[in-house]
Amino acid sequence: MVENDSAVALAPLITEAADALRKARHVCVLTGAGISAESGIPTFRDALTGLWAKFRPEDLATPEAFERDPKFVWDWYEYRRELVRRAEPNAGHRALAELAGRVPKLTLVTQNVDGLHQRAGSTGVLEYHGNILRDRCTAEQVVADRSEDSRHGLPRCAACGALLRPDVVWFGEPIPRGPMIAAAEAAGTCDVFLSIGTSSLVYPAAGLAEAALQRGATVIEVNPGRTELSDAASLVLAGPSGELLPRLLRALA
Ligand code: BV8
Repeated sequence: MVENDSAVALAPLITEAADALRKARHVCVLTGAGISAESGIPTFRDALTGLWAKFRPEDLATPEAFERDPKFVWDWYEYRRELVRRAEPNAGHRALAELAGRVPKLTLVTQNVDGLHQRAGSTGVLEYHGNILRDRCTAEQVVADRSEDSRHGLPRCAACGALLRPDVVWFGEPIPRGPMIAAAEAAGTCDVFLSIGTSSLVYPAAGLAEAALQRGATVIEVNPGRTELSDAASLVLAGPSGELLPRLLRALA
């Protein structure tokens, strides 16, 4: 909950952000793990509990880690999949879905692999880092179904029997071409760029706000904590997105 004094301090900033949105022809939004925190999905750095506590995400979410011990990596993804399946979109996700109907054009780019934006009603979501609920065949590199007999607990491709992996982008792997080009295009042509719930540490996603700044767009950060982007942002709305995005929408009305 945003403390009262900061809630008061936030009011003029919310008005300023709403003014910028009201004038915008094209709004580009980048979201990170923070927008799903209020849905009970731990942020990326917090997703390392229990068995995986002593690992850095950069060590687990890599082709090398999967090569080394696919069962260990799959167990981590199955644990996270369970969290995603049990989660519901929150007021922050819903506010963004509604915002798309309030501005001439909105491009939503997400680093999240949880699919909650789509479940909240957002369309044309650019899944910059893939989706955790899809399987990809390690041989054909296409989204695939699971074969009945997943020997040794490892899922196999129904078409060719090869090992399946989660359809996400691992560290050291390129961003899927379509979302990468569309996101760069949007960041490079938007009037307002909203950076929501991201630490702005992981590239090339973190470079999108920089591209928008270079283009002279108004960059608005929504995050309860300071990030790599906070100093450069035009406006910082310091608080949880599940509270501040509905407030922003109300201020837009
Ligand atoms: C690549 C999918 C090359 C998997 C993920 C330039 C400089 C430095 C390093 C690099 C560089 N360029 C590339 C690199 C290397 C690397 C990188 O960036 N490393 C980092 C760690 C320094 N990047 C890569 O490897 C990328 N690939 O470069 O390939 C290439 C090119 C061509 C050909 C071959 C190779 C790929 C990166 C993608 C990796 N995959 N996810 C999975 O999910 O399992 S990244 C993953 O981590 C997430 O998707 C997300 O992107 C990132 C986590 O960041 P956030 O989402 O921001 O979450 P975080 O926990 O950090 O922060 C949460 C924030 O929320 C906090 O600020 C908190 O305050 C806030 N918050 C909390 N509660 C709330 C809230 N906000 C609002 N409301 C709340 N209630």
